Amino acid sequence: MSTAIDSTAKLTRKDFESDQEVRWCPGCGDYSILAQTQKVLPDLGVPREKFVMVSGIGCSSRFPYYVNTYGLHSIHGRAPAVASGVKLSNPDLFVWVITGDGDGLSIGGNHLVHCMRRNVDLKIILFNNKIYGLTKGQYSPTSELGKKTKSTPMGSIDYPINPIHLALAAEATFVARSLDVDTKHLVEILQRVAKHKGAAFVEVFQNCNIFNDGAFRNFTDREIRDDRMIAIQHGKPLIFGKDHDKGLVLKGIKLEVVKLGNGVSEFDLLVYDEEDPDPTLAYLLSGMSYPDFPVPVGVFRNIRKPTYDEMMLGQVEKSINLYGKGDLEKLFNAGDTWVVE
Ligand SMILES: Cc1ncc(C[n+]2csc(CCOP(=O)(O)OP(=O)(O)O)c2C)c(N)n1
Ligand code: SF4
Repeated sequence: MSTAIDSTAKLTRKDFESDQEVRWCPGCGDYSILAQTQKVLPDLGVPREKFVMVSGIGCSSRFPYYVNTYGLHSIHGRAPAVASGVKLSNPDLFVWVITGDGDGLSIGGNHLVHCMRRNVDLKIILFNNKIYGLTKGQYSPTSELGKKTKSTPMGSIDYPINPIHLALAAEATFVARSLDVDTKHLVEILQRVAKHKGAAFVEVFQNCNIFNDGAFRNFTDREIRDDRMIAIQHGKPLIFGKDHDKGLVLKGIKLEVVKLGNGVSEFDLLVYDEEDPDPTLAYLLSGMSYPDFPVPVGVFRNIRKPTYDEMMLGQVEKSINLYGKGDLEKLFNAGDTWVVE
């Protein structure tokens, strides 16, 4: 069955708002991610009943209650597994995985890795607030070394994981990053996530104003953002800065920030190719962090390869052509043992 987006339905943002009382703290970054998703969904031309939002456990995982589509608030860390099952048994559905840094990278890390490497056609939104919000402020796998929390009173001694590194290593076919406070950017990225065929992973920097307020502020605040972040754009030079006066070049196998002028021009900068099958540059870029480098947002990788669901359906079809439509009841009652051919 095809999952091509049809353009017949005419829906509005209101159609995707549920009647549930939103139970996030006032000021939480989750509101922005919800609002931008509700903005993107109606324009996809997909009937509402074709969407399924699957989450694990955490504040972020309350998301499916608030989107007026089908949804499953599943078990801790298992959203990728549940969502894979939903997608494989109903390939015409558009299945989204909603997870947090704790849910997706700690207890659910294994599940997340495998749905990405299998290229299951899922849209995976990882809300990264670098903390466990729902359980009131314990450190998470993305918390920085030395982070003092209720569960790490002397400072965390865990090295943090970089979610983009993980997604690239797991060979997700679409890998991106955005942020709650840049709504325009977030909308653009969510639109692209929604339209990607295959495992599409996006990390969204999300402020938990109660337990980890300002975790990203030193580079996301509006006044400094242009100088401390870089927006990766396909086919464009890697340029940044309020005055578009800085850029990235490769020196050997390392990235370097250069200032434009004095003989250095835009033409000397690296031009980004998100469709490069070799993820080396994507990996290098995603390793950049402030203050040594600008923090990258945008699409790191966007490639197309057969999805798990396409390949599975292909095998089912092949098997039917070879052996005819199966009869499970008959098979079960055929005897104590049976041969799989
Ligand atoms: C099996 C299991 N282990 C632990 C918990 C406790 N628990 C609930 S949510 C959560 C972490 C949530 O953090 P995150 O995914 O970052 O989501 P946030 O609340 O920050 O959005 C934990 C550890 C649980 N509910 N079930
Ligand atoms: S605890 Fe943090 S993540 Fe959870 S709703 Fe409140 S602000 Fe948001």
